[in-house]
Amino acid sequence: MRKQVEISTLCLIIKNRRILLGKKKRGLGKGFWNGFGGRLEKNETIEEAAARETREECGIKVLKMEVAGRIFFKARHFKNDLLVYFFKVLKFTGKPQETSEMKPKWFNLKNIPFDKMWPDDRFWMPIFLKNQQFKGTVVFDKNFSIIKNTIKKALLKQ
Ligand code: 8DG
Repeated sequence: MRKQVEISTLCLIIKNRRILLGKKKRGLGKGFWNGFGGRLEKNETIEEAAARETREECGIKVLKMEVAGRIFFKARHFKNDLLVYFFKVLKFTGKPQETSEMKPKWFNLKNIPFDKMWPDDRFWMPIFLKNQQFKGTVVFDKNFSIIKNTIKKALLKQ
């Protein structure tokens, strides 16, 4: 049967040359440091889902954001393909708080823990940190090693 495409989101928060990442405590990507996000609930826009997940996962309220990238994730062992929209958070309020899902921590931009993050992050993060947008497709094998990667700079609509 043909796989469906599920949409997911990821918010990236930068302040004072530091990036806020959360250590995922459960589910997909457990143990990895990542931005904040997840799948859409019924009747939600992509932006609404990104903001809600960020608030639920680390207590930060997103006030303004813009699209930073879009990556298609595929793997033979995935039930569905996953299209993740990445957002740069431009304005927010609140202090990061640990939740049942994530343990947040600020990292200096020179010390991003790529060895404890999803393996594709080292490909799009440098583009993101140059304030450029990105897009691409990443295919994982069953151990989450990358077997195909087309991430590159792109111009995306809002
Ligand atoms: P839940 O919050 O309802 O429990 O689950 P969910 O909505 O499906 O969300 P999740 O499992 O917590 O979402 C996984 C997060 O990880 C989501 O923000 C998208 C993100 N993500 C992937 N793959 C990759 C990847 O390869 N790299 C990065 N950086 N993030 C990824 O799903």
